[in-house]
Amino acid sequence: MSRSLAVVVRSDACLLHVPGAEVWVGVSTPGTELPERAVRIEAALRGAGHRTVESTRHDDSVLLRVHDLRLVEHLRTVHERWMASPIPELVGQDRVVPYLMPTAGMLDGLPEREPTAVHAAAGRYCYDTMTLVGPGTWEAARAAVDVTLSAVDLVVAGEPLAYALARPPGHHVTRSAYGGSCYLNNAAVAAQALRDAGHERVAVVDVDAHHGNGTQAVFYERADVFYGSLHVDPGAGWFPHYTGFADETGRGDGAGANLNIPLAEGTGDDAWLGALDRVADAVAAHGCTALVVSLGVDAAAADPESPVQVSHDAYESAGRRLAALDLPTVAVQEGGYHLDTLGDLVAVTLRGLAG
Ligand code: SP5
Ligand code: ZN
Repeated sequence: MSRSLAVVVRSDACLLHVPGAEVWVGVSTPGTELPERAVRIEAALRGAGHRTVESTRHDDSVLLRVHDLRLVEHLRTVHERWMASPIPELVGQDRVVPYLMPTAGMLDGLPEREPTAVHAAAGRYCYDTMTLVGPGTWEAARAAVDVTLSAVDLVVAGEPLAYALARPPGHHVTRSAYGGSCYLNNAAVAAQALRDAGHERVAVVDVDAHHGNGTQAVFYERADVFYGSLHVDPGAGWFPHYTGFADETGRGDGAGANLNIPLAEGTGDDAWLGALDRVADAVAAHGCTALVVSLGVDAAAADPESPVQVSHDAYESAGRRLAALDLPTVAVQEGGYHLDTLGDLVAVTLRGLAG
């Protein structure tokens, strides 16, 4: 398969989400998942000569095969409801941020009701305090889904490699709960769309530094979408803390179709690429006919959000090793927070993926 360049799908609307802040251990700090990320990535990819196209509008049908309608409607409306509530005037908070999440332990089997107050509803579909909703968040998150579905369209039409410059990212979003700077699960949407286009088995390979708990959860009981991830060991104290362990291998029909490779803090190129090879081998063994790459570049040595220490060269090697699977591929942007290097990291990975 000849694919010297990727087609890059983009949309200005992906810049409309401005996180404003993230609240971690009760302290509000400036957000890290900034619009500038997308600007830097696009500049690097244009510089590398990739063809860039605008996304096209898609309806909600694939989105609603991945996410609970109630999550989607919540995200669509919650900022407006928040601004119409007393909260902004009362405390000066103009972003949706939860103060109470109804955990399984709190409800102890009682139904999860829809709360009346929007400041309570804020915790109904969100599991952390770092993923604030502002005025442009819904439009950007929904635009990222369109970017992703447009990249799938290109691959289904015969392009060997398309890259979705999706922002905000998505791999932390489960069927009905968002968090981790993510609102809608773009990679899961890509996998579902490839299934719907006729690929009987689809693989998602997640190289973001963090475990893609959302994508894992969406497909955990399904054999038709294999999920493999290499990420910093959640047991060593890293987000998402509760998932991403090696003994999570899938359930029911999905038993054996989930592979997690947790990595020690400080993991360098050799061990990271070795883990990637294991994931790639599993993809081949599952007989997948299409590939989604959850392309976070936050495992890079310079990245402030993870302790994994991967070099630029290793990202290019990772791309090459995945290209060797010789599958139609949709790469979807996930994390990556070091503004001065993330564009080049994505560019070298795509160079590798382009084979
Ligand atoms: C898509 C993605 O890479 N999401 C990762 C979200 C993990 N964020 C964890 C943040 C932990 C605390 N970071 C402190 C930053 C202070 N501003
Ligand atoms: Zn990440």
